[in-house]
Amino acid sequence: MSMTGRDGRDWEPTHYRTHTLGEVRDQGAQMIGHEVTVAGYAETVRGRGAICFLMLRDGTGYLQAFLKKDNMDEDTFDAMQGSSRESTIQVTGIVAQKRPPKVAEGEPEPPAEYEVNVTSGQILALAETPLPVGVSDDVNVGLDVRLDNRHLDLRRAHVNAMFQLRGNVLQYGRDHLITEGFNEMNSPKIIASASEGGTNLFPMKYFETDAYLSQSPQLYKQLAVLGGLERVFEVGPAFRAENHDTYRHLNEFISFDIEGAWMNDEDVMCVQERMIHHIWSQVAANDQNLIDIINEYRESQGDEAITVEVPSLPFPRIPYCDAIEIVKSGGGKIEWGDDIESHHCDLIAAKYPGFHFLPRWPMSMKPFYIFHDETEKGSTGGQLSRGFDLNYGRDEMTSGGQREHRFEVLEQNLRNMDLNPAEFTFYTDGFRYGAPPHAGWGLGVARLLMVLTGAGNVREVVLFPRDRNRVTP
Ligand code: AMO
Repeated sequence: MSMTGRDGRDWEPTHYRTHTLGEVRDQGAQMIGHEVTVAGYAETVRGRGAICFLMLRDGTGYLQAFLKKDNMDEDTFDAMQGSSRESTIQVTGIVAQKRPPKVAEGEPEPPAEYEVNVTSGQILALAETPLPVGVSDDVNVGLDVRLDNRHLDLRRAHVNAMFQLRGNVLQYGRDHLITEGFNEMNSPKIIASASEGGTNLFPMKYFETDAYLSQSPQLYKQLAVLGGLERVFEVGPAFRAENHDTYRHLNEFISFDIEGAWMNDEDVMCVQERMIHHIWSQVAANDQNLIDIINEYRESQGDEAITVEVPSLPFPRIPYCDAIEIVKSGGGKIEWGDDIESHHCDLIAAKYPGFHFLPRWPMSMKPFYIFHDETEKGSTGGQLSRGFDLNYGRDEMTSGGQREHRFEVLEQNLRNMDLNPAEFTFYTDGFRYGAPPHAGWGLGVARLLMVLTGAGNVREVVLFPRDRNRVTP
């Protein structure tokens, strides 16, 4: 017999439990009189003398265990009654209906609730006291203390819900790309040369030679496509030795990348918006329970509740040249060829608050692998590229573009950007023997999660963030 786990999925019983707590809570009526073994964290321990109420919590919910000294081994009873909050406890007992609370005359009866009348059990691990971060009570500690104690912070319902949601979002993204014919790949994270510019690489010693941590799967996803895999995606870590200390930058982040042959920038923008649409639709259909938990916390803090509004398609496309005009007309200082900084994005977001693409950047602003479009010039005559960004409000979510597939132009791009083609032969060799036009993008997973969960900082949606000041836990 399998048991009902998180999200109603089947879990096999294990050595430590025959049922989840949520299962006894929801299906208690059919279990009355049956013996179950359940396990969880001690959320509260109440009661004196010969009785004790132990509120247990696992990933599926809460259940009260009722302990009576007469019904069990005395030492076990004493140990459990004296146990600290968050200790892990396993109990075996008989499922019973809880005595219903008294209701005033004329009031409807509340739904039946169930508990376990304990006959035996054990403390699996006693929690030390005091807890550095409150779990069930709302202790006001800063983000740094929470991150130092992420193992406990994660036990808080809304934090736990965020990370369950994160896992689901990645799965919805994967599911969508698979339906569009993309294949999951893995690129090396130990690399020999930069793809996103040489200044923000983490160097490492690789036996007798120098190597770096990968900034992006960029060059490898292209090589996979050139090799005939046609449509690939990867979800993996990217490392950037940037000094940024902001709410949206980390030194290690998970990048969700795709690359597809016989596609241009517009084609992969369409893939992106369809994938985001799918993720939002799936969250709206399946994960309202997680959103409710997050909202319960947000409301307790005086923050506005989040709603999952599935964005309509297509997302607006605001070519770089038009974006510059919007910034200028909003009073921003910017010239053609400048980067569109966050304060400029605020002016664009005033008009386009949701998801919007910014296609056709100047070639000078984009990396060497972006397609150099000789046929199109910007308003000042500068060369345009097939590179784009996707923003949500003021924040960049994605960069992408059509790639340069012509060997000679690619080599010239490298030279134009003061890079040495000799250092990139492992990559450019892939273009010598025929290369399909191709395109792709890289999406910052934590940034997308920020949008979905209303988090004000990427660190909220990254389990163990790495930033300028943090390499532990
Ligand atoms: P880019 O460098 O713009 O493009 O990165 C792609 C996306 O990754 C996220 N991101 C970050 N998230 C957190 N902390 C950081 N330090 C950080 N840096 C980037 C952003 C960004 O939009 N190879 C290209 C992608 C491509 O063209 O396919 C690339 O890496 O959300």
